[in-house]
Order: sequence, then C-alpha cells, then structure tokens
Amino acid sequence: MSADTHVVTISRFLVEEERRHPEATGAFTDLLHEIALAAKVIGREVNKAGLVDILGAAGDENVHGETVQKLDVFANNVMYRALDHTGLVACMASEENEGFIPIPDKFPAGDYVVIYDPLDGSSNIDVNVSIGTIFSIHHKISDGERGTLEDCLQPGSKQVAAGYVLYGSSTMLVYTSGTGVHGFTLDPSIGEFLLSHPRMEIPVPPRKVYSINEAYFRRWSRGQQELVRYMKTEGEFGSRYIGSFVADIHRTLLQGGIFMYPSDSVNRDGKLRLMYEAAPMAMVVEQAGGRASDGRRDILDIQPESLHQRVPLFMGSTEFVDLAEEMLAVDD
Ligand code: AHM
Ligand code: MG
Repeated sequence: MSADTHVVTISRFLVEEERRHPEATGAFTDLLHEIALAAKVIGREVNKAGLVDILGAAGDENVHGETVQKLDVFANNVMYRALDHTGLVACMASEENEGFIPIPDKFPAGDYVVIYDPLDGSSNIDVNVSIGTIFSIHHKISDGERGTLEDCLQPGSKQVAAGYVLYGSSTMLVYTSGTGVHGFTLDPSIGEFLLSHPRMEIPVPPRKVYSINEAYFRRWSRGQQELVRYMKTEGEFGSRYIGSFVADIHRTLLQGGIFMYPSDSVNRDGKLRLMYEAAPMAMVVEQAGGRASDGRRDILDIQPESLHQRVPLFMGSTEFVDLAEEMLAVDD
C-alpha cells in the first residue's frame, strides 16, 4: 500500500514500529503477522457460522465430505498451526488444552511464549453475537532451548504484548506492546487489517456504565451487592452486558465504564481465567489508561500458580475500579 493513500496496513504499522527499535530482530513483527493471519482464518469461519444448518453442523460431513469441526476446536487448531513451525515460539498454552503446549522437536523453537483463548464466548455463536480471540505474549525465561511450564506461569506484568481479535459487525485486531493500544479493522475486500484506531484511550470522563451478570446478585458478597446497588441508584450508571468478554471489554475501552465478573458463593474465584482472559486484557486496558483488579490487587501483579486458574475481575475506567475496590473492602 503506498504512502499517499493514507492507509496504514498492519504490516506497514509493524515495520514502522520495528524501525523505532534498532535492537529488534523482526521476530516480534513476524509473530504478530502470524497471529493476524490466524485471526483472518478464524474470522472467515466465524462469519460462516450461520450457514451450518445448510452446510453441515459440527460432527457432520460438509459438502466436500470433510468432517466439520466445532468452531472453538477449529480456532484452537488454527492458532496452534499458525505458530508451531515458525521458529519464533518456545511453547504455548491454550484455554482449550489441559497442559502447556510444547513445540514439536521437528520444528525449531524461538524465544516467545504465546498464551491464548482461541474463541472466547463461543456459546454466543448460535445467536450471532460477537465473540473473540485473546492472546498474551511473554519472553521465555527458562534456560533450556525449549519452553517449559515455568515460562507460561509468569505474572501479567511480564507480558511483552497482548491483544484481542473481535469478530463483530467488523473484525478488529487490537494490541499493545507496551507503547499504547492500537486497533486495526479488517477490510474484507482486500483481506488486510487497516489501522482504524491509533492510540486508543479510555475516555475521561468515562461513560458511566456497569457491565455484570446481575442474575447472580443473590450469590454476591455484601460489598458487591452494595456496589451495584450504589451504581444503579445514587451513581446513576447505565448498564450493558453482552455476556461475551471481548465485546464487553471492547465497548469499555471505547466508551469507558466498568466490567465485573466477581467471586460469588458458587464460583469463589469468579469465572474468567487469569492467563487467557484477565491478564492480557488487563495489559490492554492499563495501556489505554484504565485499571484491572481482582478487587484487592492489580491483575498484572498476580503470580499464576496453575494454567487454568480463575480470578475475580474488575476492569475498565480507573475511577470505577478504584470505587469497586473501596466498596469491596467491607468484605475483608
Ligand atoms: P467461555 O470461556 O465458556 O466462552 O466463557 C467465557 C464467557 C465470557 O466471554 C463472558 O464474559 C462470560 O463467559 C459470561 O459468563 P456468564 O454467562 O456467567 O455471565
Ligand atoms: Mg474463554
């Protein structure tokens, strides 16, 4: 794409970012290219999801005689296969896999650790609601040539980069590598992500919106109940809850507000996963000027103990996350 069109493709953006870091090897740029490619492949299938009834449902054979995979299984495979052979990655972990994912011996290993939720909110597919992919990138810290579990279990503050892909009314890729948050929208006619949201920042003052599954009200702690009661009465907040994490966080980034998935009497640690959902989105939200907390401490400071650990989550405009922490203190 030439400069005079004023269109910045993700490729051009990444190359220009790389030039600003003379020590860069190009490996990070290559890695993000692979993730962007995976996003396009997943997005293409997500857009066809409404056609399963006529083209064949998961488990059926499609018109080509191939078995149709469930979309989350498909997305998981696409992410893995986009990265396994590149020589850029030391190991991976996916919300869809029990253990950490080594790089097969037949491929060279690299220095990056990639952790992902390949298709979050997949229960929303059947009703045509936006879903997303979330990714988190660390440097390998172990000494060996190939990555280990220790490389995956690093606190969010050590992330090199993080981001998400939203399969919504358009497909967007949003990421940060620690110098602001940048959003790209897929132009399907040319198959390229184009820079549409440079330097995203949560607006100040923010829109007063809380986002929580309020049906769990009776299970909440006293502090949590008082917080939501305050927001809807004296606080004069509005309410929005899509029930699809990537979409709820994307709205919060663009408009402000607070997303909450607290602990409750049934789910003591909430529902969302620290490594696949909370930590990467916390890096994005903090880079956009917001905050992310488990109600007591910053999400990015939490040292993970296991790959699939869950964490209560309060994320969005700084002033509302601060307010949540203050009001939840009555529970201590
Ligand atoms: P999933 O990993 O099974 O897709 O669940 C994650 C989703 C998130 O996208 C969303 O924020 C949350 O579950 C909604 O949960 P609930 O239906 O309990 O409100
Ligand atoms: Mg998920």
